[in-house]
Amino acid sequence: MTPIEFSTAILSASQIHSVVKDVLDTTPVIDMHTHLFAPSFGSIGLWGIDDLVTYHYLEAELFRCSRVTPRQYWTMPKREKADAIWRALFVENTPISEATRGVVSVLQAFELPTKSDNLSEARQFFDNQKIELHLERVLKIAGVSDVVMTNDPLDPAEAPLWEAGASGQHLGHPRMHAVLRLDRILNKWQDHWQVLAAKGYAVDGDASGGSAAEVRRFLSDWCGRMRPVYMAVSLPDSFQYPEESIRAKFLREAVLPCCSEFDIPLSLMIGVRYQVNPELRLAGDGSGRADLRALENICRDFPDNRFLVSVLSRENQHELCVYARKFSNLLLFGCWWFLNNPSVVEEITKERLEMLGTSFIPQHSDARVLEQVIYKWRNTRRTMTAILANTYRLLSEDGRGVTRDEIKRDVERMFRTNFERWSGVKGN
Ligand code: HDL
Ligand code: ZN
Repeated sequence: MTPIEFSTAILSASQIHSVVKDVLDTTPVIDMHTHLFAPSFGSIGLWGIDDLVTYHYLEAELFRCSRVTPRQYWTMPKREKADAIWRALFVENTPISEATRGVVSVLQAFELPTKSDNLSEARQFFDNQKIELHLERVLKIAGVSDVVMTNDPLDPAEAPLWEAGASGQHLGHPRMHAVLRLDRILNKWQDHWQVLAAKGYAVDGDASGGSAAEVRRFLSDWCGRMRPVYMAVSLPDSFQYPEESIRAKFLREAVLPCCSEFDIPLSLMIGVRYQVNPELRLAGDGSGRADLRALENICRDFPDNRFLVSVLSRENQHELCVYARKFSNLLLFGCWWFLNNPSVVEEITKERLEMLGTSFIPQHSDARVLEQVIYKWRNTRRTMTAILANTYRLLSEDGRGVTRDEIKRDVERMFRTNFERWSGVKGN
């Protein structure tokens, strides 16, 4: 059978699993939500073994597996932090959690020792890498064609990099796309309105007068600078809409009109319980079930806006699928943060396929450290293979055979074209 004939032939039950695996393994994905930065952003871009081992997921696990207290830990230099985590989670305990096994998977990908007592060989390897080449190598290993960043115009470490760049000069990278992040404006206006005022935007702490119009002008100016593929905000489990609040006012009068003006989606990531334990800093956030009637109201009130939505609570997942069936301007994505574990990913993805077919985006990595895309996408492909193979097996048993071309079309839709169509990005 020629390759053409094979790709259009109806697969036998015994062929399905291997074809699904091969299609997933050979289809590059668009990683549509990460915290990675292009090399031009310099030191705010995290990569290498010490950043991998001091990932906030692992910091939380350290405090459960050692006598190191957060107060002691935060005084340590990065390498000392990494040594403490490596010793506690990888030497004194077996790295069987999702986040620890992920680091092992990255070490294996570069043929580095995975059971060493220390990090010296790994450090030597990463110290010898040049980020521009290392980035291409990591994305190739991970099977990622494009990375979508998270860019905050009010981040004191990041904003000056954009403002220093010549107007129109994009700090990104042909494979890396910008996103305008709104948390500081929508969730912490009291702490940040003076930054806008100092830059000449006529706003005040009560968001009175022309403040909303000025926030829209601020966002429009940053859209011109960043050329974001969408705007994004994480929202608490208590998020309500409509409500009498500055956040609701800015969503209605600034953010959504600006998204329409630039024809980009708004990403709503709902369900965070911020700083449940402040001592853990970035690792201190928790998860809470949200009232998704807020989402229902926004999708209904803004039918011409496109929304990318992810929710953090496992208990909200099924109703999110129901809402996606009600609103075609809602595209749900990913198994976010505490959900990105194979056991939960399997449950969520199965119910999405059953209720939405291929009209959703199964996963993003949320990677904060470059090399994490290697294990996060390896896990996604591993979990998706079994789920998709079963889906096509059921279809075949019920009388409709599938071809390799159809499986390829479905995988490309879920991991590429759904996002391309929604955001206007043309993936590499
Ligand atoms: O708000 C977000 O985008 C979350 O992904 C947070 O950054 C969170 O700390 C995280 O890294 N989750 O994976
Ligand atoms: Zn994130």
